[in-house]
Amino acid sequence: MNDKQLVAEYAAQRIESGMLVGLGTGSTANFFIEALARRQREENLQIEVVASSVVSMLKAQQLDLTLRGVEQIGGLDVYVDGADEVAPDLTLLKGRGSDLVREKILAKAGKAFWVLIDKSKQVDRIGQNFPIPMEVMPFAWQLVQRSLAAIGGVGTLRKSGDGLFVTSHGSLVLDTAFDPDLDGKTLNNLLDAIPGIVEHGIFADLTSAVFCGHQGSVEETAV
Ligand code: ABF
Repeated sequence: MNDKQLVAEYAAQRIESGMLVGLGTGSTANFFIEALARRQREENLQIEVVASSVVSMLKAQQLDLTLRGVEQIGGLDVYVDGADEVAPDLTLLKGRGSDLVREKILAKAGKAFWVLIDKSKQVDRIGQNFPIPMEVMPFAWQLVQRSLAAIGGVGTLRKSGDGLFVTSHGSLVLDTAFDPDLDGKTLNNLLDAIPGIVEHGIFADLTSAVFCGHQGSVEETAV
């Protein structure tokens, strides 16, 4: 079992009957969905789930988990997802996949937000290994790019094949690099204030706990 699988199993063991559980997206979230489905089958765990992407929804459906739509819920017991980077203050970078809007909405809707990572995701600062993705309104991308430049950001439209990458909400993505001296929370506030950004990949003050798999054991950091 690799470290991603290990943390996914660990988190799935924490889920209790009666919970409404938000499902993240990505390889670690996939292991979590599989572990939950197995508990449902083998232990008769009674849960309902909400998916953060079409991919996770299809996976949950195939495994016979009971799905509810985001539009049908008033909140979640817990949202469980992976991340691309985790800073020491538990600020996250997410969205190198393409579903960060729904992911952030569900992370906020959860009474708890558990983040499942392996050691490779721990960084000293957000943006260390990857540019920060921003979903932008297509008609406003050039104005957003200028606003980003005004705070030192260099944003490039994400490509897909020969064309531009378009998210499931019809937005474009500007992958943006910033000065390393800007810390994640400061950047989060600056980005929140730019009109035309639908949502960005910094998840600040949302994490409840990080479960990190490393060499066969799980380290837990809670807020
Ligand atoms: C999604 O999956 C993204 O927000 C994040 O980019 C990624 C983590 O992927 P993995 O678990 O495959 O490493 O939630």
